[in-house]
Amino acid sequence: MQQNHYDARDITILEGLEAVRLRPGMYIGSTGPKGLHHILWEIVDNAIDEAANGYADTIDVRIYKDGSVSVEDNGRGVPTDIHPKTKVSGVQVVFTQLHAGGKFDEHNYSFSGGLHGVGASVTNALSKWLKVRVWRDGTTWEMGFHSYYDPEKKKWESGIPDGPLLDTKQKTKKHGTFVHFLPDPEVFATTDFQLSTISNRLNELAFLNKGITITLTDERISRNEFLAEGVGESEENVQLDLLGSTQPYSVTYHYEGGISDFVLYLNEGKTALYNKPLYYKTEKDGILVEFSIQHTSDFTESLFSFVNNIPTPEGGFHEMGFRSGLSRVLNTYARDNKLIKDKDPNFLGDDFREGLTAVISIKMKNVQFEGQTKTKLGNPEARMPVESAVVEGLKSLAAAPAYKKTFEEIIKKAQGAARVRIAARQAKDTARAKNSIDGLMLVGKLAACSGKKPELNELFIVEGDSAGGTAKQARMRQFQSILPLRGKPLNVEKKRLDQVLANEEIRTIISALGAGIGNDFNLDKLNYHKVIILSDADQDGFHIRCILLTFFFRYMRPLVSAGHVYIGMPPLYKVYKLNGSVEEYAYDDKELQEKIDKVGRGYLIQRYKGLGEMSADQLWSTTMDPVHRNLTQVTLEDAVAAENMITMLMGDKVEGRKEFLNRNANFNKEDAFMDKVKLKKENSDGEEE
Ligand code: TSJ
Repeated sequence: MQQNHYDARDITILEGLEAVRLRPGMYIGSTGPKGLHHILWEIVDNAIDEAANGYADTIDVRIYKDGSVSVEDNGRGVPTDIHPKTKVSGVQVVFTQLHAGGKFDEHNYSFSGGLHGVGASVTNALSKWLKVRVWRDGTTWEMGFHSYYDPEKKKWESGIPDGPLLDTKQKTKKHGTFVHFLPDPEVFATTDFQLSTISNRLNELAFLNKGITITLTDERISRNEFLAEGVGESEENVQLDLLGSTQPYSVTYHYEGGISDFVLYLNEGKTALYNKPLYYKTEKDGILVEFSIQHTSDFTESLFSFVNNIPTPEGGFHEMGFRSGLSRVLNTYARDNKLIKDKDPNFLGDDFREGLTAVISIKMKNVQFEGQTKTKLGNPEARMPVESAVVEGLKSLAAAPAYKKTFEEIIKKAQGAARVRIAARQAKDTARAKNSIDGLMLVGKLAACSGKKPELNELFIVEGDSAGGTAKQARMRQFQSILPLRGKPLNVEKKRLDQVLANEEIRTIISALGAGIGNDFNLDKLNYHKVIILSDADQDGFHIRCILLTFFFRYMRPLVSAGHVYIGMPPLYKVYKLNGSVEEYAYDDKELQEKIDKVGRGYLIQRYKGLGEMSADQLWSTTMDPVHRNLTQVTLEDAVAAENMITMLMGDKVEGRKEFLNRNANFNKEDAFMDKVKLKKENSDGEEE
């Protein structure tokens, strides 16, 4: 199978691919799930580039049962002619030549390639096999590559051509490129492609590149399974469930409206203040700038920015330009139209951004990414072009009679925000003295740890006074602080900042964390590097968890992005014997079955209904002890998915939420497993039959 190796291979080229094998992390960041998906994005990016340049309009991505994946476009086809210098085909160069300057290092990290990808050769080097088919010049070309261990040389041979590019002489009118590969399990910790990860990203790419059609097919799932999930007919423009809990067989993404459709999608479930998002696209100083905005009745800003199709959740100079442009042009508009009195001050930028949903997409050369997760645009030269584009764009839109109402709504919204801002400032000034009282109240509630090192300290936010009391007894006071929550904290999703700050539970959390809130939030001042939400495993507990996560997402986003937020997992069951010889805990139903199988006959099961039922010893050993506990870190890989999830779960539109909760939150008293093992439901203890 791998005998027929191509003779004309270039030694230096192969050394390049060997380097990729030797240190995959240098080229794709990691060999975990992120790295696995990265080698797919390298290929997808090539097809997207072809489409962005106007040579292709259709891209098909397919996941196969054997775990391989393919990407096909209808572009010009990778050049097949022999390069006079290297004496190999363009196709071979693309898959064996390491893309210069595209290496991953700490200073130039990009998740998805676009202009700075590491190239298709990296995908080849890290695949067990790769096949390419090119339709071009009326014929069909093919070439294959393999990676294998050479026992004689005692080393890996990576991305070796099976032979030169072959003209199969199959005549065709078709043009395009098809690449099919199997990630090498010797390289990756997992080779399981995640449908939701891929579909979310392809959906995003379809928004960002208007007019192109991207189809995703997952052959690992049958069409029947797909239809049984009740997602809808396949082939329709089906929106995926955001948790990926329903998996369609095939889905097509195509948006004539581009990022305007993206804004409409983000605002599904919110109440828009005008129907049509504002949209503008222009080129300034060699930078392509495109933005779309729509205001909603909400009070927080949802800004999503992209550089060369890569998300930049940490912001940067393009976002700064957007904000100053928005503030400048809207203040000018308001003054020109006498919506601000001559003697009155300008609106603040914040006023114009209350309830704003915006997507900014720019394309530029020599991108520098910075920040904690290398997702912040560090090019200062991007600021002014974006600012002028926003000023120019909104100015010209405001001049069109069709948008008169829209701009009136925008200014009305800003007036409301400014009024509340001014009132809140006055209230705050008069209430200064009261703040010291708040401090005292906090001291009473918070059981603070004695240690002074934030990086070691943990804050447990605990549902209920009774569980809070138990946690206080159980904790290691050197590094663990306990903050019991009395009732449910405020659901901040539909609240203004002043209402949020008026809530006592929320204020207590803000002051315990010590890092401020909103625009003033400063991660450097954080008192605890682990913030652990500890709520019951029932519907109320789930709700409290959602409320807290929504608060952190909306008002302390960097806390979540930097990975400081965790969910504490109390066990659901204790399996034990009366003679004390067995005491095992299970955190889910699967584990319960495992524990039952393990302990043999004659056991009892206790089902914990809440944290309050546990003794301090039990709470410590199962949930708080760093050695044995089961923490889940809350991450923010996909801010768009999180945005939609929170809008749906916490917003005021009921439809969608009910259906989602029915499908996903199986926190009801009698879950399937309890029925299966036939325990007496009234009694939390049950004996085996
Ligand atoms: F990189 C890759 F091989 F993995 C790959 C490339 C994978 C996929 C799915 C598509 C592509 C690809 C490359 N699609 N379209 C192109 N186009 C070219 O490489 C191309 C074609 C013609 C010309 C020309 O100047 O005539 C130039 C280029 C770069």
